[in-house]
Amino acid sequence: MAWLLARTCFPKTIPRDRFSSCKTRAWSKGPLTAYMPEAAAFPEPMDHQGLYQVSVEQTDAFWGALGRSRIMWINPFHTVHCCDLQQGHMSWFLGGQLNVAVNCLDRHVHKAPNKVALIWEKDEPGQEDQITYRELLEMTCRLGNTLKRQGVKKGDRVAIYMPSCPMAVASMLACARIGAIHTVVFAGFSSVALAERIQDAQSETVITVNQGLRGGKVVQLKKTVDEAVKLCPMVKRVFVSKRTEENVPMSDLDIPLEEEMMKEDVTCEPVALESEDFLFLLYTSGSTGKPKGLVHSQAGYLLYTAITHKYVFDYHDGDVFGCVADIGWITGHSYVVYGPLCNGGTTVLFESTPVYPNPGRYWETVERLKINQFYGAPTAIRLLLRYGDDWVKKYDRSSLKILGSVGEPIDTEAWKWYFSVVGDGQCPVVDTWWQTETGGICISPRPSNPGAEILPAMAMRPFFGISPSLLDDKGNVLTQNDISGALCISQAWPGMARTIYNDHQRFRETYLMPYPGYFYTGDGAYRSNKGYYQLTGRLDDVINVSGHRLGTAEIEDVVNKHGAVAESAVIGYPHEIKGEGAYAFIVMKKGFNLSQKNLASELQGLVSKQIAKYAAPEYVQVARRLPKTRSGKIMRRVLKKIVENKAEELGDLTTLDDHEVVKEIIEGHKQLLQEETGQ
Ligand code: 7RM
Repeated sequence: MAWLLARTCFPKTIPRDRFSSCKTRAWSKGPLTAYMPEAAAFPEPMDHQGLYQVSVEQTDAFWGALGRSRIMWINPFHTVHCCDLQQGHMSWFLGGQLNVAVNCLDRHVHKAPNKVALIWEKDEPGQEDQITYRELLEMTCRLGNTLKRQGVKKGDRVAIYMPSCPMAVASMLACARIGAIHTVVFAGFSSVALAERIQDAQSETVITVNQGLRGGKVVQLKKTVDEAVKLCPMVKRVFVSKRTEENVPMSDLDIPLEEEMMKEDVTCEPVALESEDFLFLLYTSGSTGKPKGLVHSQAGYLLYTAITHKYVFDYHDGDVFGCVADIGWITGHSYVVYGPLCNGGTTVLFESTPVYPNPGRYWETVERLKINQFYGAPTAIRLLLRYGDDWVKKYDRSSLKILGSVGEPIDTEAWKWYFSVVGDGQCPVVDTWWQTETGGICISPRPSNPGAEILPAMAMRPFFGISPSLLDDKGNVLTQNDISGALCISQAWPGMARTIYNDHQRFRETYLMPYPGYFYTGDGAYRSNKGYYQLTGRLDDVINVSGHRLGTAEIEDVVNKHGAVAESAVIGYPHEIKGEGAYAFIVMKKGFNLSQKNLASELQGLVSKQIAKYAAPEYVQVARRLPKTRSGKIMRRVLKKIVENKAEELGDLTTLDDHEVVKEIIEGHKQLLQEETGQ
């Protein structure tokens, strides 16, 4: 394969002294323990409860000690944190300078150059590729030099549109090394969605692959980039890595990545960055149409992902960590790349799907790679559960120690199957709640605390440094237990997003102003009488399809572009496998004579093209009108009950302007379901 060929052309070994170009202080001053003066400030031994208290009551002592001991600094920080949640100013490790790529690569190469950093579990099963820390550093440096030679500078945004593969990880780390800001766009997004993100980030540079492979099928990623670039005049260069042997048409902007990398040196001076310089942007859906470019900065993010990776998954040196999320999502950033690599771990890069070539794929991979911690999404667990236990039991899973779940609420049935069938009742299941905005896991069991209770389908306890609060809709803090409310976090933590790219006002309005003094998550939660947390779902117009966030407004924006659509409302409905699916109610313009079925397939095509396939509404129902309040607001609550098949619980309809239309919609919904299920 071309990529492998290119790799074997690189010199296999690099003399050790060539890495000494990374003149960080910690190198010259000897072992890292020299940087742990405050670690001794914790009375030993301290249990998790004690540590948790310290973490929320003595923020500076706690994070200061960890910051010193877990991160290699070029210049030490002078202030642990300086945060004002009201104003939206969050700074951690001020005065400190560091390089994230050095933390994820060089310091481990120094200790164990041949330790495996990445195990690339390619789409084709049984052909994994192991990349050592030395090799990954080498790739990263060559790539960093290539970017610099082509004009990429510190602070520039670089869009990465690639599947989970080593070159994608090297691209992220190369940006980090030279101080560029990466924005990874999930390779399932359409050209229009990609273009929108490139434009918002104003990125002049794109890194992609010729083609992707997923579930045995070829995906024309470069072609999608070509279409996107047509809409983005600011793009000056497109680096194309060869994931397959196929030659794709290249234009003036296109640069063959491996060819250029081979001309470059295997060392690349890491740039000293301030703790609060931007590390990356990652776009995520909100309740209004336009995706938000959430910004994460260097030191706080890196430290938070490393610490959560260690304590939530009880990660120990030598473990093989298997997070199957795509690098295009925050889970891939934090728990495929930054957390595990900062800890010097071995991390699996999973390129395929849970059912390719068959529903045993995950567990066959666990057996072959001897994965110790497996981290996946409830949607996949639910899907695999349906295929039965045999696909699991066929494979040896005795390497597994911890099972993790992320992305959406995991229901009790799926949790129990995961625990008892996949884990043979031997592995704690950690249901980890967090968001793109939080950078890393915030609420989760901590099995590194032996003996601590874990209840099915509950995220359980706040992580170190996280103080959750439940608030009612009037903004009162609910102090009692056995209660539900809006989940907020009352103190800043190192991993939190700092802003929305180019729109700090929107950041404040979305997260900080709804409950002044608190970070508002947009999720509802229940606190049990033992004080454990259970997440109950989104409180805003965001739906979660297979663990992927989607604004219903984003889908409506696209649907409304169809010539026949006068008005639309997209609602999430419970979907057995995907968690939620999109259900579109459409009012057609007068004079259009299109059947509901044809309209549905046109709209599905449109949404697939403009956003992504998974965003396409599964159901499209044409209605004469939408239910509205007298002031003209669509009553989404009513539509929601209908799609949940709970039409008998419509609640207070006093503000509804036209009762007849609700009856019609209920009838139309019944008919549509009958047609779809053929009953
Ligand atoms: C990591 C990630 C965030 C949203 C979040 C929730 C939902 C995530 C859980 C969960 C219940 C969980 N980032 N969510 N994890 N709900 N239990 N363990 O998914 O930005 O893409 O999505 O996902 O609604 O707000 S994300």
